[in-house]
This record gives sequence, C-alpha cells and structure tokens, in this order.
Amino acid sequence: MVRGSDNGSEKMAEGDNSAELLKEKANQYFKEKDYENAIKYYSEALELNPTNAIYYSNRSLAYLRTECYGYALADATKALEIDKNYIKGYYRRATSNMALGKFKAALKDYETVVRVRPNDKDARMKYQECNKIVKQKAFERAIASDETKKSVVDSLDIENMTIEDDYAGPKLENGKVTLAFMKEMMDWFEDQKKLHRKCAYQILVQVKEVLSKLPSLIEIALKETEKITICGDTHGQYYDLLNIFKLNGLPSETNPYLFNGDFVDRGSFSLEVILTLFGFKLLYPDNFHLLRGNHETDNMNQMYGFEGEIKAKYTAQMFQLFSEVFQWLPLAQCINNKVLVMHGGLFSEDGVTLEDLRKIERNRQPPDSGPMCDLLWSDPQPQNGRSISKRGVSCQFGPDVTERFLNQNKLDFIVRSHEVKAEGYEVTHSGKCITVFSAPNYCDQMGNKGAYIHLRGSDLKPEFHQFTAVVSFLFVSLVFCPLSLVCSQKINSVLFPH
Ligand SMILES: [Mn+2]
Repeated sequence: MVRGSDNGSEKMAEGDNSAELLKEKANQYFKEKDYENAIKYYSEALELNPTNAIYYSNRSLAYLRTECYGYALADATKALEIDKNYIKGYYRRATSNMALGKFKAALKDYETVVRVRPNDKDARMKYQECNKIVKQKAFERAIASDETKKSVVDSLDIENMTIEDDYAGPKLENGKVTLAFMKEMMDWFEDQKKLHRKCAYQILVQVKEVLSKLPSLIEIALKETEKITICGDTHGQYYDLLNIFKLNGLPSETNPYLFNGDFVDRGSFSLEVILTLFGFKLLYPDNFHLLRGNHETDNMNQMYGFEGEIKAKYTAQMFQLFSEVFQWLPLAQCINNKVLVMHGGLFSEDGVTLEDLRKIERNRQPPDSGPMCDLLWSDPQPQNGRSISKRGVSCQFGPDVTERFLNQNKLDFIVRSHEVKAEGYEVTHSGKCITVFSAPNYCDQMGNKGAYIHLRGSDLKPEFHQFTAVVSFLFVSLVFCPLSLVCSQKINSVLFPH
C-alpha cells in the first residue's frame, strides 16, 4: 500500500516535472514574442497538470498579446478558480476586462490587487486609470440623456479659421482637395510635419458629407478590363501605406482601391494614415473605397491610441468629429455581385441576406451583437459550425457557415481582414474565405508580411501581392495610449509570465 502510493506520487512528480519543462519552453517562446507557440506549450503543460494557476495565467497573457481577449478572460478566471489568492490572476482578469471594455469588472479586480499590495505603484496606477474611465463613462451617460446629440460641425467656424503666415504646409485649393494637394500632404506627413488644423477640419467635414450619402452596403461593378486593389488593416503604419502606393501606384480613377477598415490605432501615425485615406476619398469618391473596421469606434480608439494621438496632435473636439465621421463609414462592399468584402466576417446566425446589410442603420457605435457587430468583429475558424469568439465579441464561423451564406446570396467568396497573418494573407474555407492584412511587422514586432489583393473584372480571381515593412525603427515611436496595461509591449515584472 505504502509503496504503491509512493509510486503514485512519484508519477505525479514526473508529470509535474515535464509540465514545468513545457512551461519553461512556453516562457521562452513568449520572450521571443512567438505567442502562438507559447500558447501551444502552455496548453500542453495544462494537459499534464490542469490545476496549475500559473499556467493558466501565463497563457492568459499570451492570449492578451494576440488580442484573444475572450480566451484571456476565460484563462484568468480559471486561474482564480484554482487559487483565489493568486494576485496575478486578478491582474490578468482586469486586463482582459479592460480590453473588452468592461471597466467596472476590471476596477473590482484592480481594487483587490491594490488592497493586497498597497505598495505596488503599478497596480495603483492601473487602478486610478481604470477608475477615471468608469467615472468618465458614468458622466457621459448622464449628459447623453439630457442633451440631444449635436454635431461638432455645427460648432465649428472653419471659414474664419486663419492660417498663420509662417505655415508652409499644404492647403486645400479653393476649399477643394486636389491631386497636387494630396502629393504635397503626403510629403509633408512623411517629414513628420503637422497639417494646419483648418485643412484637417475641411477634410473631415467634407468627407462626413460624402460618406453619409453612401449606403451601408456598397455595390460596384468592375468592367472586364478593370481591376481593384483590396488592402487590409493599416493601423497607423503611415510609411507602409506610402510603400503600398509606391509598389502599386497612387490611387486614381483607373487605379481604384478598397481599404478594408482598421486604419487607426496601434501605430503612431494614425492621423496621417486616415487623413491621407480621407483625402483620396474626396478626390476619387467613386473609385476609392473605405469600409469600417472594429477600430473605427470610440471604445477601441480610447484604448488603442487614436483618441490620445488626436488629442496630442490637435484637440478633443477634433477627435469627436473623427468619431462622427467613422460612424458613417460603410460596412461591406459587394463586387460584381460575386465577392463580398467586410472587415471581420460572417454572422452569428444563418439566413442573413445582402438586403439585411443594405438596411443596417450604421450611424452609431456598433452594438454588442447582431449583423453590424459581426461584420466588424467575427473571425473564420477551420472546423464546421460556430464557436464563441476568442476575442470575446461576436463569433467564429466555420466553412459550412461560409458555404451556406455564399449559396443563399449567390456569391463566390468573401474577403475580410482583421487578423494578422504571417504571409499577409490567408486562403481558408476551400478558397471561399480570404483574409488580407496590410500592416507588415505589425506593432513593430510581429515579423509578418503585408499583402494586398488584385481583383480583375474579367475573372475575379484573387491575385496576391506581398510586401515587407519599411524600416520603421528609424522613426520615433510614440505611444499615445493611456492604458499602458492593455497595449504597451513593455515587459515588466507584473506582465512577464513566471
Ligand atoms: Mn480588426
């Protein structure tokens, strides 16, 4: 009996030992920022020892890094179920909830951390940041109810904004965006100079007018001889955007583009990216297309840098106007009745038709569920059916879901973005679901290629073009994000797994 139980615990110890080795291996991958492999080995460690809170907590952090906030939250919760005194678990759960915009839930966990570790400066800072947001949200709700929403446009007097004599930058010509203006502005931005606020406001007011007249589902027809270039996420990587134009030509009436959302946040040059894209929209309204991504929203902009960037470069009022403009970005685009493009993907329920998309009232922050939410947030998955989202918003859809949707709507395939891919693009669901991502070396560290797609009217066969990042380390990297816990890549004692 005794001997037997000894053997049992020896075996257990062996299992623990190899689980520890797997964890060490995972930690090494994490250090090298190879989060996919880190997740793989934490998962293997958990198979051997499913009662270790640290493994869950470490995997939670790796999920946070890959923006799988739904999974990150589940792991942090699991770590706390196993060990409710495990302080890092509270940190992780708070971070996940922050990323999901659940600030009150996050605040509760930060409170716990601060109570247990009164001398932890980092924890105190996070607690204060979070507390500020909770109060601000409550204030916004309070004023929203007694004031009908007024547009920033009504309170601007753009005509009477004066451009100082010492301003040597680009100006609109008689209030109009021209090709000469666009070229001058792109050079100006390349030198990291600031566009006069009058010009920025002119672009914003005009583009709001143009976008608000568009339907939620854009439908275009390419002639036999025409082609369109589809780009995925650009995320404030201005120098990579310029590189796309260098490689693929400037936008024009004969060189149409479709940019598939997530123009802002993450990168330090979101303002430069979005004003360049808006400028081309004004110059070629019928041949230059923009769709909304999940980052063209207030919640994301608050957490991932764009709001901070606009406040630093201009004012809070200008950010408000950006927010109004974003609400008018169309949600999907159909090409030759055969190819449907959207930022995220397909829907949480079967039966959604193109007619349903046309009817979406999009001038709002996206709801938590329904077709508008899904278009901006969902992801494909390899297995059939649907599962809960790794991000904690919308769903994941399988090849059968894609097949049914395409059949019902008489479409050939979908093109979406929203996920970083090593090669810049990925073809899944037997060629029916294509991902394209145009921010190479995403966040200055993912090492991925960027890609864009050519679609020709003659055959609508996707043709992929890959490119690598321009040397962005030459440029000062500025982070405009108030919530360092969510988005900073800085590794400190709290963030690093153990
Ligand atoms: Mn996205």
